[in-house]
Amino acid sequence: MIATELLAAPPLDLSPGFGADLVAGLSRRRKELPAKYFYDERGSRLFDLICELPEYYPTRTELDIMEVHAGEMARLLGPGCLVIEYGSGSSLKTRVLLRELERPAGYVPVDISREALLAAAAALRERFPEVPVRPVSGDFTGDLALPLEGLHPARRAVYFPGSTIGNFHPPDAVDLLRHIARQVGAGGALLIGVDLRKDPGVLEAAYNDRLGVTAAFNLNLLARANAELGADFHLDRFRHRAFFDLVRSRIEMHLVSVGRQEVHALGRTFHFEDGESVHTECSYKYGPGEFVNLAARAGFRQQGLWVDDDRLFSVHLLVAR
Ligand code: AVJ
Repeated sequence: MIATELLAAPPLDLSPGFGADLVAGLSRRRKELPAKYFYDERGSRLFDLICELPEYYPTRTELDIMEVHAGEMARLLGPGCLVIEYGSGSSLKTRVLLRELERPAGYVPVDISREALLAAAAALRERFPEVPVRPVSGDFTGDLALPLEGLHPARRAVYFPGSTIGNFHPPDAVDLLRHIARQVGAGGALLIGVDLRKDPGVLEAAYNDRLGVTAAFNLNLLARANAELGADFHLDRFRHRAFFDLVRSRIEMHLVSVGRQEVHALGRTFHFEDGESVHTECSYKYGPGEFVNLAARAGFRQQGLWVDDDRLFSVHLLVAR
C-alpha cells in the first residue's frame, strides 16, 4: 500500500478507541483517561508550545544532546539504516539524526496525529529528497504493517525521542520495548530519549508552567471529548494539577473537579465529587542505569548513552539480541 492511501482514511479512524476508553476510564473508581488522546490537532499544537516553554527543559535538552552527539550515534547505527520513528511530532531532532546518517535506506514516521505526521513527512521530504519517506498513520503500540516495499535496509532502527516511553507504566514500557525489539529484529537498534529523575522542583515546574499552556493541554482532553463524543464537560469546572510522586518516580497529571457535578457522554452519566480527579498522564523519570535494566528485560543491550552536562535528559542506543 502506498503512503497516500494510508493517509486517505477518514479522520474518525484516528481515534477509534476514544469513546470506549473514555467510558471505561470514567467508570473506574479512580477515574482516568489515556494520555495518548491528548494529541488531536489542537493538542499537538499545544504540545509544540509546551516544548518552547522556559520551564519545559526536555525538548531543548534532547535537541542539544542530538546536535552534539548525532555524528557518533550515526556511526554506531551504520550505513543503509532504515529509521522508523515513533511519534514523529515536530521533526527537528530527526533532521539532526538523518543529516549525519550514511545513506539512510528510508524514513518511516509513525504517528497517531495525522497533522503532525503529514507535516513531518513533508518537511523531511523537502530536506532529504534522496531518502524515501513512508509515513504510517496510527498507534505505534499496535501491530502496524510497515510500508517497506522496495527498501532494502542494512539494518532497522527505531528512533523514539521525546521521552514518550515515560508515559507507559514500567511493565507496559517493557512490553512496548519488546514490540520494538521484534520490529527491528536481532541486531536492530533503538535510539530512545529518556527523561532523567531530578530535583522535584525542576520536574514540577516543567508541568506547571506559568503561562498555563500545560493546563490548556490537559483540559484539551475534555474539549476533545465534547467535540468528538458530544460530551458536556464544563472546562471551567476542572482544574489542572501536576505533581511528582517520589515513590513511583513519576509526574502525575490530573484534572480536578471544581465542585460536585455530573457530566454526560455517549448516553452515560458520570458523577464527580468536589475535588475528585481524573488521572490523565503519568510521566516516569528514570536513572540511566534503571532504564538500561528495563530495556534489558525486553532483550536490549546498551551500546551508547548520552547525557547533557546538567544530567537532565538521556539518549540511549540499544541493540536487540
Ligand atoms: C510527550 C510524554 C514526553 O511526559 O513530558 C508534556 C507530555 N505532558 N507536558 C511528557 C507532556 C505534559 C510529555 N511527553
